[in-house]
Amino acid sequence: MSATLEDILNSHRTRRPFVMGVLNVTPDSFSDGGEFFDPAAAVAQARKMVHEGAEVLDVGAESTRPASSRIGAAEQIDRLREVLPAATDLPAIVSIDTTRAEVAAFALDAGAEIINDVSAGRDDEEMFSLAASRGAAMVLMHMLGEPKSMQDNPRYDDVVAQVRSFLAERVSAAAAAGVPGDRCIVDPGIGFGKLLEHNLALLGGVGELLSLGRPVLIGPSRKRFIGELTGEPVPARRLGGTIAACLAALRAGATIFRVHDVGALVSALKVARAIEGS
Ligand code: HH2
Repeated sequence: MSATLEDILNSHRTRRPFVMGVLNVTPDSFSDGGEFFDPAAAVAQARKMVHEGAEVLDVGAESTRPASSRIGAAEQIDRLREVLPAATDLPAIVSIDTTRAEVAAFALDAGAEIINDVSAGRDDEEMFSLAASRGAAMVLMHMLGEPKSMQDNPRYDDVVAQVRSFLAERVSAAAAAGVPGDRCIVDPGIGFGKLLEHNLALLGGVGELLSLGRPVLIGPSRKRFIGELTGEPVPARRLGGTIAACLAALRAGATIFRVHDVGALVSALKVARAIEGS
């Protein structure tokens, strides 16, 4: 039986992990830009990820890689027009990766249930009211600055404490705008205005984020910090590092894993959980 949105929103209590497959309908994403820009290729990839065990599909039409430029809502919607209805027909929960309320509204109309907003409601003041009126769940992510400049010398005194207090403030802001806390998922934003040491501290520090009482989502997939540790310059070859990062975060209490390589992580999680449960 497929998972429900409530199962995902309760996962910090049940500790059941969920794999969220990344579907970038973009020409310029950092690891798979252009691969799934064609709608038919995107739909085939969505099917493949669900077949491999993704219970959530995170569909996005705008890259947020470091130094990327923003694109408008109309262009995002054009990119998503054919893909979203096919994705929402699959036995998975669909999440829309956007910071624009107009794009999120289009996706919710097509059957998406989660808004993955990497700006945590700061980019578009309509986002929280949209989520509130539609009863959508939201991923609230930490980012220092904006994609254009976020990797320009990010500094923290205590990265885990600062990210935790940012996320606490965004959960409160969402609640004040009508999105109940129990519809929110929090994410420390691996790679979004963070150096290697910050990413490592956050992956190990998931337990402190869990004290917010919300499920923690982690998105380390193929990111630069893995290349820094392993010397692997090609993002698509960073699978081993991605799995290690996810398993470390699982141990610390993360339950939602946003990855490009679904099948490999599903297997790794099965083995890790079997060992934990033995
Ligand atoms: N990372 C990316 C995009 N969206 N959303 C959440 N909640 N957490 C993340 O860590 C996260 C995210 C960046 O990865 P990707 O989608 O592969 O690249 P791009 O932004 O270049 O499309």
